[in-house]
Amino acid sequence: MLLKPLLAISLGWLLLAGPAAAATPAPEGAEAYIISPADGAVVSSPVTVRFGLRGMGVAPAGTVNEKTGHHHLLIDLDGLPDMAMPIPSDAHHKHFGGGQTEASIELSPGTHTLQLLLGDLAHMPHVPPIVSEKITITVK
Ligand SMILES: [Cu+2]
Repeated sequence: MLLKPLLAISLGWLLLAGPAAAATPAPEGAEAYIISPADGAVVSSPVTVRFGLRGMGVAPAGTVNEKTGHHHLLIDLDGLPDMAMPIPSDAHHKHFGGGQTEASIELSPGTHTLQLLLGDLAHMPHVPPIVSEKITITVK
C-alpha cells in the first residue's frame, strides 16, 4: 500500500525535474465544491465532508489522464499552498489519492475552515488551479 504513493511521488519529481514544466491543464469550466457541510454549518466531530467536482473526473493519484485529478482537503489553512509545487501532506493538507469523494474528519471544538484543491497524478495543482470556495464551520 505504501509503495504505490511513493512511486507516484517519485514520478512527480521526475516530471518536475524535466526541462518543460509538467503542469496539467485544467479542462475549461472544471470546478471543485464542497457538497456538505454547508458554509456556516454547526456540526459535531467527526465531520463527514463530501467532495464535489464538475467538468472532469476523480481518479486515484498516479492515473495518467489529463482530465482527472484527486481531491485535497485544506483544513484551517491561511491562503493557498504554492501552486508550482506538489501539494504538501500534513495536518492542513489532506490527500485523497485513492480517489475518495468523501471523508470523515476529526476536528476540535471551535471554528474551522475547509477548502478543496484538486491535484493531478503527481499531486500538483492543475493550471489554472481547481480550488473550491472556502467554507467556515463550527464544531460543537
Ligand atoms: Cu495528492
